[in-house]
Amino acid sequence: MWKRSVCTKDCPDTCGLLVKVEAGRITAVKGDPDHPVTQGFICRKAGYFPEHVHTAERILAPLKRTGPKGSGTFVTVTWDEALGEIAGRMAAVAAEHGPEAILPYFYAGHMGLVHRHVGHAFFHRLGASRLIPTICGPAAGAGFEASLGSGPSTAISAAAASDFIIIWGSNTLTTNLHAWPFFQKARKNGARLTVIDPYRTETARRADTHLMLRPGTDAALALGMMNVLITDDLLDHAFIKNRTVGFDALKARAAMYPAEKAAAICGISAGAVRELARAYGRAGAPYIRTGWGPSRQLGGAMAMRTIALLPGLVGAFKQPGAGITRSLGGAPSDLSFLTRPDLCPPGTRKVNMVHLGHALTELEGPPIKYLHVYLSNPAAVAPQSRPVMAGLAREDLFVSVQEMFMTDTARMADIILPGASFLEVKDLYRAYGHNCIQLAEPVIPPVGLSRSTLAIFQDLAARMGFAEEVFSLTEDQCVDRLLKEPSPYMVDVDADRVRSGRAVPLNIPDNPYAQSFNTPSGKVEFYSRDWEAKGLDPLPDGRPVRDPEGGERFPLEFITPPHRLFLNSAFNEIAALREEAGPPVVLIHPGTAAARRIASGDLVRVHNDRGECCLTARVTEDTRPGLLVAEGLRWPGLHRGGRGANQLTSQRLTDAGDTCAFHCNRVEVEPASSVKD
Ligand SMILES: Nc1nc2c(c(=O)[nH]1)N[C@H]1C(S)=C(S)[C@@H](COP(=O)(O)OP(=O)(O)OC[C@H]3O[C@@H](n4cnc5c(=O)[nH]c(N)nc54)[C@H](O)[C@@H]3O)O[C@H]1N2
Ligand SMILES: Nc1nc2c(c(=O)[nH]1)N[C@H]1C(S)=C(S)[C@@H](COP(=O)(O)OP(=O)(O)OC[C@H]3O[C@@H](n4cnc5c(=O)[nH]c(N)nc54)[C@H](O)[C@@H]3O)O[C@H]1N2
Ligand SMILES: [Mo]
Repeated sequence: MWKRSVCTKDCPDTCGLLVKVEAGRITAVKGDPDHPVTQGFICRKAGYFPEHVHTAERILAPLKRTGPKGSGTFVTVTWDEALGEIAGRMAAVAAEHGPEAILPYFYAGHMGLVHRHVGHAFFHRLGASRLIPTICGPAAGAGFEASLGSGPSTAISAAAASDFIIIWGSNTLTTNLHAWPFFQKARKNGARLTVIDPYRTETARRADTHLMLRPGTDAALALGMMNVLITDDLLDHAFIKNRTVGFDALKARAAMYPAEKAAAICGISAGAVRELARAYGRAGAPYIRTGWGPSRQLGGAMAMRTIALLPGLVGAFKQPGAGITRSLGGAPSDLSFLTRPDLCPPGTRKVNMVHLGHALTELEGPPIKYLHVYLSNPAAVAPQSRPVMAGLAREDLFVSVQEMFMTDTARMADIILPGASFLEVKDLYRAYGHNCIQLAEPVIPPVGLSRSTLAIFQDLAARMGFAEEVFSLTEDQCVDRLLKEPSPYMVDVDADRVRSGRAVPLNIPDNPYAQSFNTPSGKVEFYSRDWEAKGLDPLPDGRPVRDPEGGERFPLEFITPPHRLFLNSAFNEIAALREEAGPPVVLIHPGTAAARRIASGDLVRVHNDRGECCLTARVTEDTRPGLLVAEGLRWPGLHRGGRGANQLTSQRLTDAGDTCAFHCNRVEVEPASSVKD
């Protein structure tokens, strides 16, 4: 029997799935042809959901550590024993050190609105330190919103009518596959496609033009383009007059970035800057798809802000097919009935999740004594792994982890709770790559003794004596509440159709910029008073910001963009995908490799003062001289030496949005003759 479901992985596409169930087991997964955006095809990873759910490596019962921390020796215990110990330990830590000595760590292992957020009320009520979940998108959001305002951006499907497309820092064929058919449709009608990315991704390979700029130089490139647009008068003067603020100030700033100067900063030719600007300025319906790549830099918010100003110069919000896309799906749902921020004692300490390493090794007043991890794998995904791992190894830190697999994080736990997979729970899904909402019923019951995130937190709440209504809401009640949400996006959304499991478009226009912008002025803000008030540059700033640590001892740059066969650290549990991907690889330019006597296939040690990681060299012109690229994330334990790419990244925060600058690292590389397993 085929049942309808939704892919809940942290990917913009949130695909419609059809899942085959035979004798209580999932035996096949394919795309749902009725989904209006994802239209019946799925990525290679999703085809492995039967293995993801039923692999012998899945954790099926609660486990308690018996050997030393990290040794991987556990015994099976009952739920009662596991949750009893967790509740007892939390209570003891709260009594001795105060509840702020407890830290939750969560992210996006499951993207459903209910189960993803259901733990918050528990930790608020407990008075635990409050995790600020800014590891991924807020820098991009902050930059983009300063220019164009919050809310949905141009629908990707609308780009099918564009005649000039820029994919700016997104590896679309890897991370947003279902956007590609819309771009291809435009190309069939004559549109040109330019990709702006520091290395030759699969997406870049298939573009008409690829600008291989240095990481962290996007604002300079966008300013260089502005300079050309202004000099050549490729401007929409009426739009600038009526719908933007601060043009004269912008003009003065852009004058500081002639194409030659911008090109020198970006490490590309001045001709390429001019050509791109002219093609963009002359296009009838120019469209930009921004990824998150430009924002994972210390100046990442400024980069996104600057890119987002380009359409305002050429009036690209008027024609069908023109516009710019960052994130879709509208403003977040109002989840406060579920997350209950009101239960959080005023003034409770906040801990940015990017700073986990610091929090576990240096934070005082009180120190963290209890860590509960769910829907995340910080040993693999959090920056600067050395302090993260040193923290997880602390004998005086109690760690409980909800997981499906023995990840590097779970291995460090005192207690592991088996989590139910997304195919075993009911939840409601919104996407960030399209504007649909979709409900999924459980396809099978939880496998083994695994439990849903909601079930686990409700049991814990009962043990802690928490009596508020939220701690007894069922999945059905939560979903019903969300479907009745008085949001403008839900107007005209047929709740019964959603209940039937179909993907239903929210009430969001393809071009949300037709009338106004959600900025303080209601216009495109070339000059941002809001940023000025925050002490930021109110105008675009094209100066590159490099990793300030290590100086010239680490002359190379290092980025860690997504891998086609993994999703962040998820899917490493699938043996066939691990095999298909081969060993973890680093791309090195031939000149950079030759100077270090490195050949393709060599095991190399990439290092900086923060840590080191062993990878297999692939010498290739697919990357720039001086730029190392390690597509990720692989489980650290699968690397020679047991250390992953996040050994090399830093806990420094972006200029706005307090996000991790995952692609802003200085390193050196050498042959790894002496690395021990
Ligand atoms: N297969 C797969 N799909 C995924 C994921 C995955 O891990 N694997 N992750 C999911 C998640 S959580 C997210 S947030 C999205 C992210 O999706 P993307 O936005 O596509 O991913 P990013 O890591 O932000 O990197 C995008 C591209 O930016 C490039 N880049 C790096 N630095 C710079 C720079 O300074 N400037 C420019 N112009 N480009 C730069 C990288 O080389 C990369 O090709 O993808 C989601 N989808
Ligand atoms: N170096 C580097 N680091 C990065 C990035 C990068 O580009 N480079 N990208 C960053 C980004 S964009 C993000 S969003 C974060 C992502 O950070 P996370 O959200 O922590 O990413 P995942 O690796 O997907 O970890 C989720 C964990 O949840 C578990 N899980 C998955 N599905 C389910 C489920 O249905 N139920 C339960 N109970 N558990 C489940 C998985 O087994 C997995 O171990 O990583 C960041 N880290
Ligand atoms: Mo992300």
